[in-house]
Amino acid sequence: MGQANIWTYSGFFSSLFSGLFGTREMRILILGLDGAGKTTILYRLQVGEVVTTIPTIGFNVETVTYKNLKFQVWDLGGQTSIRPYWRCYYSNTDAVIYVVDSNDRDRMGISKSELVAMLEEEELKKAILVVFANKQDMDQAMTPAEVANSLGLPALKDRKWQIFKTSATKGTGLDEAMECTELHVHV
Ligand code: G3D
Ligand code: MG
Repeated sequence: MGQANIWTYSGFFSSLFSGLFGTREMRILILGLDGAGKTTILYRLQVGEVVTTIPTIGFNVETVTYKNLKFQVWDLGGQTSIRPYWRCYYSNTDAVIYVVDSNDRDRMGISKSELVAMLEEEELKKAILVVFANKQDMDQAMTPAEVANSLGLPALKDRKWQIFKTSATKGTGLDEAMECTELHVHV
């Protein structure tokens, strides 16, 4: 209950996580291509200090820990050689928030293949998938339905997923996501 008070900014997260996961540690990965808006979202959460670590293998991991919640963020795409190291961060993941720049039509295919590859990870088999069709404030943004189709979400097997339209810079979309999530996400 105390947890809900802390999540003053984003009702989405208080609703999604306080209801579903209780008090055990829960881990949420925020993933997507570079430029999708992940870091902006992480700061929007306003739950604590964002700590950036750069493992020697050379990719940034941003982490926010608050009580029993741990958010970790990194960019997908790019070098395939560092991919195996991502596994260090997958264990016990409860939810994956996959962030997409809804205007970046050129890279939607790459975003899809990165998502598909990631979902094949054994450690992520049970994680729920929450997609943010971000940058909806821009005129040319693809609709959430278009983004969902481009990512191949309807074809996913054995995966609970939801998609929401968001604007990380404007801070919009999170409340709607909250309401819908209560109806549809069951763990
Ligand atoms: P990343 O962490 O996924 O790589 P960032 O992405 O959070 O760094 O965001 C990349 C750029 O997109 C940033 O702009 C950021 O302000 C912008 N951005 C993020 N979310 C939104 C959004 O919802 N709408 C719009 N219009 N822009 C967004 P800069 O200019 O700093 O590179
Ligand atoms: Mg970033």
